[in-house]
Amino acid sequence: MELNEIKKKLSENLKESRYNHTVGVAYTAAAMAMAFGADIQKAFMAGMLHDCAKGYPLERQKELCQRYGIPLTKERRESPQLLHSALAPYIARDCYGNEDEEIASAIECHTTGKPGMTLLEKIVFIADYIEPGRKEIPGLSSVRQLAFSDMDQCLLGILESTMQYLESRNQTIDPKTKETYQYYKEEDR
Ligand code: DGI
Ligand code: FE
Ligand code: FE
Ligand code: FE
Repeated sequence: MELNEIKKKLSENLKESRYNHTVGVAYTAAAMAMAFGADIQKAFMAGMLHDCAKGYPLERQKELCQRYGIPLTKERRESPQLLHSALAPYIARDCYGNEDEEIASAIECHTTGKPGMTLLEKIVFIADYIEPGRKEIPGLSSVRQLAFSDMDQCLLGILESTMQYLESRNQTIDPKTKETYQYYKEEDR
């Protein structure tokens, strides 16, 4: 599917604020690709598609997970905001014609991260957090600077804030998030 068609369809399927966030992630991912020598078009497309499943009501997201054979783990049942990233590669393929495996894996892990992320996976994970439209949260400006100087430190900063935020709200942290944090913490030494 052509980029213009993808944009149009996304703008119809996401609420306006989510679509604006999506465009912010796409341009931020493209800028990071420029800074680090990744494929700019791919980064842009991954940014556009990362929240493509977020327009479905949660009940529909659960049904779609069953249809695609995505396991509804305890963490996913307790925190349904994890579902849209698990669904993303399937919706990107079936509704937006994405056949690029690198884009598929980058949008799949954009919420929790995963150990040993590729450059594109890191870019999408970080761009999602730092895009210009994100509401100010403590530590965001230093995380934004790190995004263009030390990506792995930036990842750690994001994971730390996210885990703190979830703990403060008594939400379960997905094992993948913890594994990712441990992985980049150990790599740091
Ligand atoms: O979809 P976005 O709002 O752009 O951002 P996202 O996909 O990164 O995160 C969606 C939500 O998921 C956000 O409120 C943070 C939350 N989240 C991130 N990691 C975890 C998590 N929620 C749980 N329960 N566990 C996690 O490990
Ligand atoms: Fe998301
Ligand atoms: Fe995120
Ligand atoms: Fe997002």
